[in-house]
Amino acid sequence: MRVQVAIIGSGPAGLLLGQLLYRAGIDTVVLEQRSKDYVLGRIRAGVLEQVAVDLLDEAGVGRRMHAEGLVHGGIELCFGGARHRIDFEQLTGGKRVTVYGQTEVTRDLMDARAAAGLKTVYEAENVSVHDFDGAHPRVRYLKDGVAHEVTCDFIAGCDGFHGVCRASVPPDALSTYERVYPFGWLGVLSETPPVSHELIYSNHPRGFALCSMRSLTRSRYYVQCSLDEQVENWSDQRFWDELRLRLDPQAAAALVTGPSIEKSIAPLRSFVAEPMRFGRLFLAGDAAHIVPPTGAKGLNLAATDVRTLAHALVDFYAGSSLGIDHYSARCLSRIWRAERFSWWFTSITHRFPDSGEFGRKMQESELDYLVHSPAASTVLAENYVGLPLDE
Ligand code: RFL
Ligand code: PHB
Repeated sequence: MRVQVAIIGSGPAGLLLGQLLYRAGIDTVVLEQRSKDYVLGRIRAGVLEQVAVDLLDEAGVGRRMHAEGLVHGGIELCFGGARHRIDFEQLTGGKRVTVYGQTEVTRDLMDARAAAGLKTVYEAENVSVHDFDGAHPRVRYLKDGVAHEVTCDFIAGCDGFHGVCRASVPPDALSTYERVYPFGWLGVLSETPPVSHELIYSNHPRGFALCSMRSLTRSRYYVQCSLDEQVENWSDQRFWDELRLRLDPQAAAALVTGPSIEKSIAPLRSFVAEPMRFGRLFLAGDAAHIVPPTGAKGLNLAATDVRTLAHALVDFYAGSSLGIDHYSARCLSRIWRAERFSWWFTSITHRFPDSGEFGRKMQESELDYLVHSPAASTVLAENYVGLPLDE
């Protein structure tokens, strides 16, 4: 098979890139190691910045997001037994975020890809990338035991943190920066109405908690947990009891509980790989960087990487290599800002095992300053809704 761009991974980064390129007349194949149902079954992000919303519109897949997504003009911070609202609209000149699950974004993109008759290979095994340091890269994979080869102009590594693309780059061509946090998030999805109409981020002596949602009838909740915790040890009852303890009395009383429909533990990590281009191989999304989920930036960063890459490839086929030459630097400046925000927001909302009494006092003081100083609140608000694109 021959295509212009071979895309590895059918997460939001790969599928959105495929859709943007399709609309620009550039042909692609998407190679995914998992099944379609497996990809759709992963419960992950929930919050879209306006930039991501605009991009899904540009890709022609925004209809259901506008119909079903929930537009939020703020979040609540909970600490010391009380909640404090951060009003994004007031602090950022009217900016808001849209609550719409990554699963739904993925489904919309998969449907659009199928409707356009574009090729996606699910359950592609042993995907490997070759010759990306020259003009004729190749991708090999097995499907149902049969070997296939794709020749292409470019390879887009949209295969997530554990993917094959970053791992195929010579180690001395790559610099990596990483922080692994000493805790994880235990998440529960339930068919229950959200406890509050906006997200609640809670810093409690028992640990961080987050109340999020997918719709007016479906909730997503998280509690900070230790890294050696096992999902099997968390009955629904234990989860609800723990969550309730970490909320203010009013939210605790309002919490509607029910059977979980998904329960999982995710470790927290900050990670950046530089650069994001190696000849004709580009990394995008989680393949190049990870943020702790506290700032809700992972999916949004994947979307902006892909936006930059799609525009760069369109420019390339129109005769200019400036876009592909600047791809890595352009993405990385935005990525590092999101890394900083996600690290900072994590650091003030979570309980760190070894920060001591002084560290705890610093957190208290920072949260207090944050909700009482319009300048500090604005720093949170403008980062959360998404910094402007650096054109
Ligand atoms: P993905 O989604 O991991 O997709 C990569 C795809 O590549 C496939 N793959 C391969 N395919 C072929 N060959 C191989 N060798 C392959 N290796 C891997 C995988 O099967 C997969 O289908 O990466 P992508 O597309 O870059 O998207 C990134 C986002 O998924 C991620 O950043 C977000 O989910 C992060 N995140 C959040 N981001 C937000 O913007 N807002 C949020 O509210 C938010 N909440 C979250 C999150 C992530 C979480 N977890 C579980 C890490 C909440 C959580 C709990
Ligand atoms: C989610 O709804 O899954 C979610 C929302 C906000 C975050 C992280 C995850 O910061």
